[in-house]
Amino acid sequence: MKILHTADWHIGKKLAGFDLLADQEAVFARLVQVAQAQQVDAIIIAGDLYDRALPSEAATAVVNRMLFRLNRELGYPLLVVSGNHDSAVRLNTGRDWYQSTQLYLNTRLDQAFTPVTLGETQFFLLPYFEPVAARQYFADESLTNIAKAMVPVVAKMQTLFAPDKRHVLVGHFFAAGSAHSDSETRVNVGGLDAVAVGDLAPFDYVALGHLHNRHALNAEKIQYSGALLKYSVSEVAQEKGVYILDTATMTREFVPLAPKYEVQHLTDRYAHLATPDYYQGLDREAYTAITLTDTQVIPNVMASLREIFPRVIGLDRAHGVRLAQTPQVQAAKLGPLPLLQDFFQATTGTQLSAQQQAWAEQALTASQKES
Ligand SMILES: [Mn+2]
Repeated sequence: MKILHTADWHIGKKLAGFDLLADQEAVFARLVQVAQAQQVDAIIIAGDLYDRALPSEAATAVVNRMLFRLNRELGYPLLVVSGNHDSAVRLNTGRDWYQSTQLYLNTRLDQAFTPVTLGETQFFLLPYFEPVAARQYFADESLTNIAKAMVPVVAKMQTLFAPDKRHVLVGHFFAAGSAHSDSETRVNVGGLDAVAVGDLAPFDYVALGHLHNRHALNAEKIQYSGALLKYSVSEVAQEKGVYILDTATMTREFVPLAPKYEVQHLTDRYAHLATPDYYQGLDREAYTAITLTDTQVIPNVMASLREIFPRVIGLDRAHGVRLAQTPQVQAAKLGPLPLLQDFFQATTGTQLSAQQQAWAEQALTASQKES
């Protein structure tokens, strides 16, 4: 059997104020093409279908259309769990009748102990859950974090293993040894909630959501699919797509999905970026974060850049203000002009030019006359 593994759709997410719904629908259309070309038998969606627990009406309509397309129009069995961004209660609405068309959706811990069998494989659909849910379910107050809770969860699942089947866990959690990117909400700090990879050993395969980088974890049988799109500038270098899992061999293949618009990060001088011969060779349609290496003031810089790059998602300076490096001692005794020279030196790494020095003196003299 071939299973398409995806996760972290985050439908309704905005990127620096840009609505991504059209981008998400476009990449979803490509996901459908891959499912059809690869002739998959079922589709795993490992959590975070929505970006928010209270999604907009538009986002809800998009997710409903996507699930309808996959499950009703194309007939794929769907193996779905809720993620930490989803509202488990809202997503659970309709669960009971979804099953009649093989849309298997779990949003509560107790539901994870009824495996779904497709062909030769048992799927355990474990939604994102809070430790308190495990404490209540197992009546064990010692289960203070997900890492501890996962031990009895896996043990209980093992008692349900059909010996002649393969066993696949679908989950949405942080596995130990994996690395974060900026678009994941860091709810838990300190690593206490990192599930030990060894505790997942009973499974033939673990298909995960939660971390948006498909390379977040390097493990033979445990895989994050990565998010559907690049959801932060920190993910510019990450290729997004889906995995195709072959349950006969438990091997997987990554299939990239091209986005409607790329995400890029440019570091350059303003004058260079604003040179037509240069910028016409760039991907001007991409969501673009810009780091300017200039030190001087550029009037209307954002408006000018937006005329070249309509999707600017961030603008900063390579030589940012580094106040901590400004000598504090005796600063008050120096007087305004030396203080300004020090500040300029500390923030830009260069000295005031003669012209800048003259302007500074004029401005300071003028301001002293006024006060
Ligand atoms: Mn996520």
